[in-house]
Parts: sequence; C-alpha cells; structure tokens
Amino acid sequence: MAEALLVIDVQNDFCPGGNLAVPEGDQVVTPINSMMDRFDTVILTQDWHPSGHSSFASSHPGRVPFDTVEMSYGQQVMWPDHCVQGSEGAAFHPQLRTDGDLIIRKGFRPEVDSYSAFFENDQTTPTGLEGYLRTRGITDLTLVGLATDFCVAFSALDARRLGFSVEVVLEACRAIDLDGSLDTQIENMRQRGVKFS
Ligand code: VGL
Ligand code: ZN
Repeated sequence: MAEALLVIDVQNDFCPGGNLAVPEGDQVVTPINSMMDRFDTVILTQDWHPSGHSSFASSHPGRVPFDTVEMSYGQQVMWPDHCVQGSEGAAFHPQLRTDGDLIIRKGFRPEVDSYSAFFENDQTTPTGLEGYLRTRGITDLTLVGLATDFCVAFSALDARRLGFSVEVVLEACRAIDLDGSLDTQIENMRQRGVKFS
C-alpha cells in the first residue's frame, strides 16, 4: 500500500480577501503543512484559469456570480473571476508549504471548467493525475483543501470511481456551501465509500 496526500486549491482567491473567498479558507494551511511530513508523496492542485474563462459570470452577458448556466457538458455554476493564470489570486497561500512532488494545474481550457484533480467537468478529459498515481503504485489518497463541496468532493468522487481508497480530513478543508451543497456532497462522498476523519 502506498499513499499520497492530495492538497486541493489552497490559493489566495479561495482565502479571506480573495475573489472567491471560502469562509475560513486560510485556516486549512497550518493543519495541511503539518500533515505533509507524514506522507512520502504530496501532490498540490492549482486552479488555473485563462482570463475570460467560461466558468466566470463576467464571460456571460446578463449573468451574475452563483447563477447556473447550461453548458455543452451540463450545468455549470457561474463564479466570480478567480485564479486567473499568473495573478496573485492564483498563487498558493503564502504560508502553504509547496515542497511537494507534483503540482497539477486544472481549469486552463477556456471552454470547460475543472473541479476535479482527475477529470474536467465534462467528466472525460483527463488531467493525467490517474496515470501519475498508478505508475507510482499509489492506491490510497488523503484529500484536504478547498473547497470541500466543489474541488475536494469532485476529486474524491472521481478517485473512488477510479478505485482508489479515499479519506477526506474535514478539519483541513473548508466549504463554499451554495444552497446546501456541503451536506449534499458529504452524503454523495459517504455513499461512494469516501472515509472521513
Ligand atoms: C473551486 C469553484 C471554482 C474549488 C474552483 O477549488 O473548489 N470552486 N473553481
Ligand atoms: Zn475555478
């Protein structure tokens, strides 16, 4: 059994003061930094959108943040502009340790969003993370980061679908919680065999 810590999107825009601030988002940094010592493999993800990305409300005339729009691949929440490539908001939180093995960027294709670290929101375009994990013999994943009910949950659900063992450490995650999305996604994860601690 080989395991990895997967640190999801601990970036300035998801922390207080950022463009898509998650309440208490910065409070995940200290617990995550100390967990890193316990894992041989640490992988970080970075939400990394071009300006004018199709997940931004500002790219859709008449839409405002948190509206839902029908895209070719299904429903898509409209977000405030966030994590624009190279911006301060896209940078990792300044106190986050970034001495991991791999940093995987996602959401860089203009026409499709990517919550999951494994597949874009069309649920078919791979990021390559699965291959990286399999070639390194990793079977067990521990997930932490932002946001519990979006990128953490989508990553955890895809990981289960791919056959990995998955644990989410809730103390090291924070949620957006849009219309009950936190409860919904915790229940989805539980039903698909995600463990919580
Ligand atoms: C995320 C919304 C948009 C996340 C990323 O990291 O959970 N949420 N982009
Ligand atoms: Zn995003």
